[in-house]
Amino acid sequence: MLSAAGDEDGDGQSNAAEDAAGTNPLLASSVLKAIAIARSGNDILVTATTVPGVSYQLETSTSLAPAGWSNAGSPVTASQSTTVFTHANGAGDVKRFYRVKVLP
Ligand SMILES: [Ca+2]
Repeated sequence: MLSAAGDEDGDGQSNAAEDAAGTNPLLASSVLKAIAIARSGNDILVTATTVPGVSYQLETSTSLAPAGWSNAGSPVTASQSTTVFTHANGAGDVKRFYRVKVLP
C-alpha cells in the first residue's frame, strides 16, 4: 500500500499524482513531464511524456504571479509515450509559461 503523498520512486511526482496520470509510482522513468519546448514559426510546440489512451490539455499563462492559466489548443488523447502539444500563435509574447494537465 502506497501513501498518496509518498514518492517511492523519487521522480518528484506523488503517488496520487502518478495514479491520476496513469504512470507507474514505482518506476522513476514513468512520469508525466515536459521534455522539450520549441518555436515553429508563430507556434510553440511543447513535448511531454504521455501514456497512450490518456487525455491531456496544454495550458498557458503569461505570468506565474499571479498565474492565469487558459487552454492552449484542444484536448489531446495520447497515442504514444511522448506527445507534441501545439499552442498556435503562442510565439508572440516576451514571456509565457506552459503546463500539461491530465484530463479525467
Ligand atoms: Ca513518484
